[in-house]
Amino acid sequence: MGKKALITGITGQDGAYLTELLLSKGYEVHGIKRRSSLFNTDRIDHLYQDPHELNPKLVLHYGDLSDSTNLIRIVQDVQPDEIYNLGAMSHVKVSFDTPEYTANADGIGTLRILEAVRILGLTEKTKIYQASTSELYGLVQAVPQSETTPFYPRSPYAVAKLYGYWITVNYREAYGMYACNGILFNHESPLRGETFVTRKITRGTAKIAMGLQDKLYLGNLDAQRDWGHAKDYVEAMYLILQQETPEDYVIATGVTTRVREFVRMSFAETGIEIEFKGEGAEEKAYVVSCNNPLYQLPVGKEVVAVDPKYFRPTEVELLIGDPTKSNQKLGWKPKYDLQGLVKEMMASDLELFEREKLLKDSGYSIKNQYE
Ligand code: NDP
Ligand code: GDR
Repeated sequence: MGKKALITGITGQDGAYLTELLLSKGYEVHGIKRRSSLFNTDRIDHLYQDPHELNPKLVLHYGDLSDSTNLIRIVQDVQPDEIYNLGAMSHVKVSFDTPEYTANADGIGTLRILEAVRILGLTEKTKIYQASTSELYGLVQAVPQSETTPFYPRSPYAVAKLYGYWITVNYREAYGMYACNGILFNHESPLRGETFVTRKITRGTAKIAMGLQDKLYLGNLDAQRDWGHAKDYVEAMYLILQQETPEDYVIATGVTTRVREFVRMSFAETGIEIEFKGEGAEEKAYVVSCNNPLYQLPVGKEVVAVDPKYFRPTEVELLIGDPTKSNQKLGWKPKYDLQGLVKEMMASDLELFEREKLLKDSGYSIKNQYE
């Protein structure tokens, strides 16, 4: 009999890549999706299996991390060998607008998962992965950040995740549960949510190059992030649950890059060279040259500007992870570097907006998207 996994947040970026990985390893995968007024399974539709088939390998259950009775029922029905708790209100800036909800879903939601396993007497059987984050480090205490670097969270999201981190450690120590934190640094992909900075940049760059958008507005261009590819990072999640003893691991590339540089690299993928001028809220980027006949913009055109509405009340300025432990103990190493990541994201967004351009050129109106 293959193993059974239960994934919360299966409809998100990581949920989609993890489902693909676990199905390829012969797992029966169960996922929790939220009821929504529109379909919200775009990222996993290619993996969908008709529930009327005999023994489907992918099964979705309606649920929510704010509803313990629902979680207990699903865990009871599925009897999973592994739970990957990826569900969360995961946007740092939005957590300042919805702090209580974020605490409930991201903090207490983790407790609800742990309690469901405990109440149902599954502590010996079910291993739990908790999606912890480099946002826990927050205000820089030391770099590079490792498993022993002190935490100093800087947003309601990070504070909620701090609770999730420690309650996972506590249940491991108190009840002997196999429960682990993966402290993952930023990871991106063509499936990344459209309002996180990397995807916002690759989408905006593609649209500007194709003449579908005039300008890209961003916030703090100086922030530094350790960016990896989500496909590599879900491998680490899986490995964390396959060890002899349950432990917490930092998953990172060890390389950090400024937001400004990510913008430059994205434009470079279209053959457009840009330069930044000015400082702070006055900083802008202009076209210097266009070396691709497909994407021609006037030299000197302003393509990026800063909008302070994207600044955060408290910011995390510098993240750079030390992946020594995961390299050595898990044998984990990322296959992608930043250049490969940017290339893949740009290729995907250029293809996406090629269709939109065709529609526009044929006279159809294009709907606005809000970011
Ligand atoms: P996404 O935002 O892409 O996905 C989040 C998922 O959680 C979605 O499936 C979403 O459902 C679901 N969700 C949100 N609220 C609830 C709720 N109340 N109950 C149940 N499900 C809910 O995040 P990622 O895939 O990028 O990240 C996965 C996890 O890893 C998150 O916990 C995130 O905080 C954490 N993390 C992410 C990092 C990154 O760089 N990507 C780095 C470190 C940690 P719906 O589709 O309906 O919105
Ligand atoms: P982050 O990711 O907050 O690190 O959290 P995000 O991509 O939102 O921001 C990264 C950095 O870019 C700066 N920035 C902007 N960010 C957004 N979203 N939009 C902008 O216009 C913009 N301009 C500049 C931000 O200020 C920040 O410094 C992500 C999420 O996936 C979390 O769930 C996860 O825990 C962490 O990564 C690790």
